[in-house]
Amino acid sequence: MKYAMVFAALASIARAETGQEAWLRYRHQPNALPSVIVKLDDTPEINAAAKEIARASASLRGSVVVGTLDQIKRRFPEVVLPTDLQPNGYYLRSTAIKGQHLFLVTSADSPGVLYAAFACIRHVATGDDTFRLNETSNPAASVRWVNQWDNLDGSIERGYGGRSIFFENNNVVADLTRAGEYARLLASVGINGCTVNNVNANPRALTSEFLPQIVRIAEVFRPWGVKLSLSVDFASPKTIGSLDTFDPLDPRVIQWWQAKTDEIYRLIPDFAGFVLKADSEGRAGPASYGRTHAQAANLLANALKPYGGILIYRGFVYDHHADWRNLKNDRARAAYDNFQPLNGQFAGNALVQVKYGPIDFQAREPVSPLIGALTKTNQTLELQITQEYTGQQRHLCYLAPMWKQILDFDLRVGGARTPVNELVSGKTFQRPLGGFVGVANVGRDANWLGSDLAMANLYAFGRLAWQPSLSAEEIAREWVRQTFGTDKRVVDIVTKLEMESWRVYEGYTGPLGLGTLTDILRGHYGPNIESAERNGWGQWIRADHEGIGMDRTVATGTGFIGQYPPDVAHLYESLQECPDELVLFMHHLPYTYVLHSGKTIIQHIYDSHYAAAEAAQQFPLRWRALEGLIDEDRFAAVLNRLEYQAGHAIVWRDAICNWFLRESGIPDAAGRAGRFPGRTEAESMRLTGYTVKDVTPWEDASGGKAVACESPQQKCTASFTFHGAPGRVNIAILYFGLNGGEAHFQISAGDQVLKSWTAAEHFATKSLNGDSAIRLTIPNVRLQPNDVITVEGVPAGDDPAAIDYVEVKQ
Ligand code: GCW
Repeated sequence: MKYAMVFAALASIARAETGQEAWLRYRHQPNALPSVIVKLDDTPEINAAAKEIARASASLRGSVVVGTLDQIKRRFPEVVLPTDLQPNGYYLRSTAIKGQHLFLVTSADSPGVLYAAFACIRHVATGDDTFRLNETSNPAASVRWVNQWDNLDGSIERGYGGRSIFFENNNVVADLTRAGEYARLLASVGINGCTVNNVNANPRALTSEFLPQIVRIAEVFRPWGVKLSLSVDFASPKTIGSLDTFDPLDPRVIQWWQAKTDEIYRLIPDFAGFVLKADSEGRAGPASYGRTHAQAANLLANALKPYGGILIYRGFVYDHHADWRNLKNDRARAAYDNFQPLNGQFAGNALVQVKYGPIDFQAREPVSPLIGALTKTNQTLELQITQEYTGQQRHLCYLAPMWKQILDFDLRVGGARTPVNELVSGKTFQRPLGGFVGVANVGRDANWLGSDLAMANLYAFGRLAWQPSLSAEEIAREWVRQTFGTDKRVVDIVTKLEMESWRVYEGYTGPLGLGTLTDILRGHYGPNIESAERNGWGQWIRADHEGIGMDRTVATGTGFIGQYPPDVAHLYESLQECPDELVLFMHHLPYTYVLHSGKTIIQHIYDSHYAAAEAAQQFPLRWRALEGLIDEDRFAAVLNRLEYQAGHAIVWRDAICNWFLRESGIPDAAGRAGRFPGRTEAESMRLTGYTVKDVTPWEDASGGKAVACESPQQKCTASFTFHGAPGRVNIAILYFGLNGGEAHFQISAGDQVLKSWTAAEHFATKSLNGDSAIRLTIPNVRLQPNDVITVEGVPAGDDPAAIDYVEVKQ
């Protein structure tokens, strides 16, 4: 034993709840007595583990012994220890030796001791009986990484939680406190690698001028066992080196990468490796020289090999100038077509990183068939924590239920049981490496992702990468207990909201496997159905007046389905067996086609949108039941998001239903689509100053039009007379919050001002569309017949205080 430390239990101090502590809040019952922590070694990770247990004041009886198995064996030869621990695997055990109570927090290696410490704290925080604890846990895979798409200028591609915690103004930030805290969060769920810069890599990241700055990030990561990795630009030998080529087979290029890698390891001896996006979305790649992806990957892998580093090659390669007129073209085929022929040609320390679906992080996709085809190649599964296509953290969408479907999906490679989680972790084909990568994109917002509830996704990613057999619900419960406390009502309500959220989001966005139906050309946020069509990006849905869906069958379509092993191909090829939820991903069908559910496609679209939007209306009401049970700040912040989501779900519902109603010409059997009782369009109100505008796409505004205030008087009004019965009503107003100004609004009925507010939300658009549309509800308003309802708008900067409609609900 090197030395023993005694930590007094920390007094529990009331701290403001900003969400920054995420699930590591340590508000559980602290031990009445100090815990004795016996630390058996002095590595950064073991030091961090011991400190963390002290910080958590974990209520454990007796002494907590923190060290590796070897150290424990030496110190306590009589203890029986497991012999089957894999690298990073841990062992937690409450035991007595010679009458002394010991709590063993141990692993085969130092990072594993840290995972043991966090697991032990998790048991305390979730209220488990640690007295009986006897737990062995091994990670499912060696690669458990996050990617951050941070640009060196401090912006984050597809980041919704503020600016970068690593970079600003093309430098590493001076204060890396948040980066260290992030590494601690990652370690607490077993994540062991982080790629800090965007896969659309700025070559500057590798310059000799910049690398010493990167060293500082590696230093704050190190105590937490999180290894740093960098995304690289394949053209670097030319752009930042002095070569006239970046041909992967050119000896000078090989030499350049080796020298660069040597330089990195001199600075960062535990550097994890490189991530490469090549020949994709305009990035440089081996195709410039007629070389293969494997040749490009191996060039970097060979340079990393002497140091034990790894190369991760993104499998997200497709032609974004594909001819949409050719019905045989299909972006979904691209990953398999590019990489399956190279199976077996990648170096032993290279991995191909495959997005879970064949398109791009949609709310629902089938599993990528490439995953089953890489039988002689290491791979990692790429999941997306940042909600690019799933509501950008403004909508609640807990992704673990979707990830579980992916992880558990049996691809039936060779006709045998081959679930995705075992394929990617390398188990199925005994690959030396494998794992899971989550695109996280946390930012400087206090609560990391911009939304407290979205942090369940970061937590769940880590837990599933460690143990894919966990259920989405047990992970959610565990996360809620640590994040909001163990009160049963809190745990039940928050867990249920999280668990329902993905299906609800899917229900009011893209149905039946069509993709999210968001604007794929711009923000990937609000609805824009036709943005998918008639362009080279290849997210086509092939909609016309008769029907919709991509025919990907072998028989008559693009042949994509033939990329799956026969059992799965049969499932998707056959209309009798193809599950409804993916039917339009696989087949082109008439709107009148009857699904397994017994509904026609068109009626399913109407019904699911109305039901899901209604479910979203309930979210804020259900959350309100937690008032007083959790801290005020997070209560209010979450409520605000859920209320916004409830409104935006109706924007989505109406856009999708209106579009399909017009396209198909088939009415909603329940009479809802296209009929909006109580709604008065702004364009038909009495307007002073406001002018009528066409909204693009038309489905994003009620009646396709809105009114905008471009009046030189800088104040406009829109009014109408209420003709309903007297009584209490809810009033909803749809307005637009444009980037570039904060317009002011006021709504009144007669001479009572109902609400007055500033559109302070920052959406990434300067246009009137589904991204900027906000539906606000003012509950419980008393109206009399002939009351005049007036909306007053005062534009600011580029925001013209635009409105779409007012709806009075009796
Ligand atoms: O989903 C698309 C995103 C791009 C991203 C790309 C990728 C980093 O819209 O922003 O680029 O995927 O995964 O490389």
